[in-house]
Amino acid sequence: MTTTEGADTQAGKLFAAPCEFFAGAASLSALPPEGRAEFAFIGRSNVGKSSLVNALTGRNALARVSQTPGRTRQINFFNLGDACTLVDLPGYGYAKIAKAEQARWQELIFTYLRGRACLKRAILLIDARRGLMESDHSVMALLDRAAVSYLAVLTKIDCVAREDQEQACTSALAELSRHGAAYPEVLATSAQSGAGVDELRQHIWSVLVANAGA
Ligand SMILES: Nc1nc2c(ncn2[C@@H]2O[C@H](COP(=O)(O)OP(=O)(O)OP(=O)(O)O)[C@@H](O)[C@H]2O)c(=O)[nH]1
Ligand SMILES: [Mg+2]
Repeated sequence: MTTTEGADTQAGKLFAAPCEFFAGAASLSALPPEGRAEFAFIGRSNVGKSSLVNALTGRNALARVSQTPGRTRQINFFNLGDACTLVDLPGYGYAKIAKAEQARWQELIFTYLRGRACLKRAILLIDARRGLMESDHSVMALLDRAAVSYLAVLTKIDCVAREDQEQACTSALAELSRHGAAYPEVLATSAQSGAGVDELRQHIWSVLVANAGA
């Protein structure tokens, strides 16, 4: 990472590096050992986590996307250029999954979020059309308690009329301001149009640089 290049160029280079799946954990005992800085994508089922991981890395099918909520059934780890790890988590809050399985996933997600020292930032995805919901508040409370800093990202902004987009950001920001571990910014993104994707790349890159002590 040189200092003569702009942050956008350097972030672009990071995300143009090879990105490969290297571990999938359906239980705590299957989590890979702690290593490179991790960035975890969390949010309700179907909010667009896997799609955003694909958009960031410019791959169509790195992380599995589906019309069916509850598609991602394990914690998936992707090595981005040996520089950091992108973590695609299963979604929470999908009512049609058996209660016992929901509880098991939630326990897995929560334990991962609480106990992972190399988790440098959680990226909390919120459907721009719906805003924050009850289950998001439980996760936010947990992240606050565990002091895991998180960035809120609105997804599917292409589905919101242009004139309503600012309001969607403002409402989310107002709720986030009550949470200690929330980064005081909201990014509006679309995996479909690519809106906000560069900004999110830069955010991740800047956290990485800060953690490298640069
Ligand atoms: N219009 C639009 N649709 C999107 C966008 N991102 C994701 N989708 C759609 O939303 C659905 C769910 O996307 P996923 O990426 O699988 O969502 P997920 O959060 O990973 O879902 P789970 O793994 O089930 O928790 C798919 O049909 C995607 O095509 C977006 O930015 N715009
Ligand atoms: Mg998924």
